[in-house]
Amino acid sequence: MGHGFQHILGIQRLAYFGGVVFAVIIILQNYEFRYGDVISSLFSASKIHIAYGAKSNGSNYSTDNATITLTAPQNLLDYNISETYKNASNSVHNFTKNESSSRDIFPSANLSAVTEVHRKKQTVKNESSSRGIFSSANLSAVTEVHRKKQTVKVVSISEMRDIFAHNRSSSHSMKPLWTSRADQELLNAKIKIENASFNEDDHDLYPFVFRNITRFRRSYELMEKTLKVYIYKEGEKPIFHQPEAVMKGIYASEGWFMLQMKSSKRFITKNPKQAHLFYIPYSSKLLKGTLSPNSYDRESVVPYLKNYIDMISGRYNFWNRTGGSDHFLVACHDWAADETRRFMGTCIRAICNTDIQKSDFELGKDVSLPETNIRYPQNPLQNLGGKPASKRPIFAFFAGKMHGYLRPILLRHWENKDPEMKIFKKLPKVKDDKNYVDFMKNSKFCICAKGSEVNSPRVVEAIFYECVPVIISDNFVPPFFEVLDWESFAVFVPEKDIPDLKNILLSIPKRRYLQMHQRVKEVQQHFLWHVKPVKYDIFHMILHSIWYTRVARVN
Ligand SMILES: *[C@@H]1O[C@H](CO)[C@@H](O)[C@H](O)[C@H]1NC(C)=O
Ligand SMILES: *[C@@H]1O[C@H](CO)[C@@H](O)[C@H](O)[C@H]1NC(C)=O
Ligand SMILES: *[C@@H]1O[C@H](CO)[C@@H](O)[C@H](O)[C@H]1NC(C)=O
Ligand SMILES: *[C@@H]1O[C@H](CO)[C@@H](O)[C@H](O)[C@H]1NC(C)=O
Ligand SMILES: *[C@@H]1O[C@H](CO)[C@@H](O)[C@H](O)[C@H]1NC(C)=O
Ligand SMILES: *[C@@H]1O[C@H](CO)[C@@H](O)[C@H](O)[C@H]1NC(C)=O
Ligand SMILES: *[C@@H]1O[C@H](CO)[C@@H](O)[C@H](O)[C@H]1NC(C)=O
Ligand SMILES: *[C@@H]1O[C@H](CO)[C@@H](O)[C@H](O)[C@H]1NC(C)=O
Ligand SMILES: *[C@@H]1O[C@H](CO)[C@@H](O)[C@H](O)[C@H]1NC(C)=O
Ligand SMILES: *[C@@H]1O[C@H](CO)[C@@H](O)[C@H](O)[C@H]1NC(C)=O
Ligand SMILES: *[C@@H]1O[C@H](CO)[C@@H](O)[C@H](O)[C@H]1NC(C)=O
Ligand SMILES: CC(=O)N[C@H]1CO[C@H](CO)[C@@H](O)[C@@H]1O
Repeated sequence: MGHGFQHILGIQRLAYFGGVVFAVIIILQNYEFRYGDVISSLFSASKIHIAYGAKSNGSNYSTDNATITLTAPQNLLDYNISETYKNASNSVHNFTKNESSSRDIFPSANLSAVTEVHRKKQTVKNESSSRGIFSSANLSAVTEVHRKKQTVKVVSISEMRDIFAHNRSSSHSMKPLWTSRADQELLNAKIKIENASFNEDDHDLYPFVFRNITRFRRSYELMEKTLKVYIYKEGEKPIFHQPEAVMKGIYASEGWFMLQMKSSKRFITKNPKQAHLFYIPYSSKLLKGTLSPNSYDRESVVPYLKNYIDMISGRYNFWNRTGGSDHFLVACHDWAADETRRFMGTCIRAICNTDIQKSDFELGKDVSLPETNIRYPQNPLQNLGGKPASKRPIFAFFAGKMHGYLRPILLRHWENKDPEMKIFKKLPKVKDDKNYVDFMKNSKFCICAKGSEVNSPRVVEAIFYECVPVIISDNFVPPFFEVLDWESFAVFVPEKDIPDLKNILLSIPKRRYLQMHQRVKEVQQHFLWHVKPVKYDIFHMILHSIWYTRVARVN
């Protein structure tokens, strides 16, 4: 199995360099069922070749009067979007004026539109067909999700904060069977964080993107000084200990974290007795891909993880000492929350799909892991940044596959409806996703609508390209929730308000928008992977979330 998997990765590299191996694309699309688009975008060059062949015919992607025209296939790869922008910007709403009166153009709340969304939600039953080739998805499971959705309350960000505070104060880790020096160090850290005082001389962080900069800074300092992590050596490749195989694509957070954790001199200890935290170094993507490549049965991978926990808890006494509560995992695949719920539920789980209303994510104990789409593993910072706030001609942008029930609703209301709302299905493929990236660099607001799961790589992409994220994903707990003040740099729009989306965005005064855009730039450093980690980067932020949680829950 391991060999076969290696083999596929080998082929992926081959194909990336121009070999057109259609079968491999099919395999990989099946393999990565949710984001087949991302995997196949790795193949953009070859894929286009397949799709267009030697046709000399033009193909276009028309939305409204700002039409994106893809010219002959030989020009496809150097397709230049800036011309389109020039034209689009002529018709785009002039965001700098009329912000107060613009509300009048729209009815303040169109109740019947809202009701329509509800009706739609209830009747969406054919979702599996939107998954195209993945027609074997379990329909009854999908329907069940919809039924649940109707009765689930929508939790606002401020309510999330309250729940977080409540959970933090009311629930603690299991009392250790015996105490260790590490426990005492954690307690000391906890007291120091609670008593931290503001230091005006510190200028290395932007205070306004944090909920409480004083707390964060103190906690981070103490992490640097104190934290020691023990990494279990047990576990076989590729599922364990093989981060190199997950450095690309939308689940890459788990691979990058594992690689950087393993090579961290500062935070690792070889002596588990000194450890404050124990890392279970597995990849949820490789677990699924290796054990269950063609199945949708999330349960199928659970025994493998259970065996692992049985093994380490039998071989060492660290797990039993705290019931697993000083152990952690970092896993980004859609299945991660489910597969770890039962036998690893006591661990601190850094996972990408963090739905506060689902039993497989526990706010205050688990941690929201950023979902980062890595296009260039050799240089994850390639293409960083975007236009200044005043030079972003596009008002709002979304493009993506029709995963889940929500995106079809978004498209139905906004695709081809309004020249200022650039709301598309998946954009035609070009090299390096250039048009998608250019849209992000040139838009004021980037819509991050959930797909099949609450998280989307768009959230971090928007920050990467300095576009204000507009998150439409009810009950999604955003990354680094414990420390960041998300509402200072992102807009949260309830799913039911999609019909009113433009109105909501227009109602944001210009001053406020400019401030949010500035904050996006300020928070950006915390979402960047570096080949060599740097202070306050995403690696350290993920580790900090885990540390902060461990400290807070110590008795
Ligand atoms: C160009 O494409 C259109 C639509 O795909 C098709 O109807 C037409 O016949 C094509 N023309 C040529 C010359 O291939
Ligand atoms: C699109 O162009 C047509 C013809 O040029 C024009 O009548 C129409 O108003 C335009 N629509 C929008 C939304 O600008
Ligand atoms: C794209 O077009 C713009 C304006 O037409 C031009 O200034 C720019 O150099 C072009 N970029 C590329 C990569 O061709
Ligand atoms: C942009 O507008 C100009 C004139 O209005 C037109 O000639 C040109 O074809 C347009 N370009 C695109 C890409 O729509
Ligand atoms: C937008 O409005 C501002 C302020 O009224 C004005 O200075 C600017 O020229 C306008 N831009 C366009 C493209 O109309
Ligand atoms: C604001 O918009 C209204 C209607 O959309 C228009 O009549 C008015 O001239 C605009 N005001 C300014 C200052 O541009
Ligand atoms: C409200 O929305 C519905 C459905 O989208 C639409 O048919 C109706 O015209 C809208 N009403 C108003 C007053 O805009
Ligand atoms: C799904 O949609 C297709 C047409 O798009 C329809 O023929 C089929 O009956 C639908 N299936 C279900 C289960 O609703
Ligand atoms: C489909 O999902 C339902 C509900 O989750 C489950 O009871 C059923 O066993 C699943 N069927 C298959 C074939 O996986
Ligand atoms: C921030 O945290 C510090 C240290 O825990 C605390 O003393 C202070 O009251 C907090 N500030 C706010 C505004 O909550
Ligand atoms: C930890 O607990 C499990 C379950 O109670 C037990 O089977 C195992 O032997 C214990 N491990 C050690 C090292 O004692
Ligand atoms: C040249 C060409 O293919 N034009 C097409 C562009 O897209 C619109 C809308 O789908 C079609 O109507 C045109 O025929």
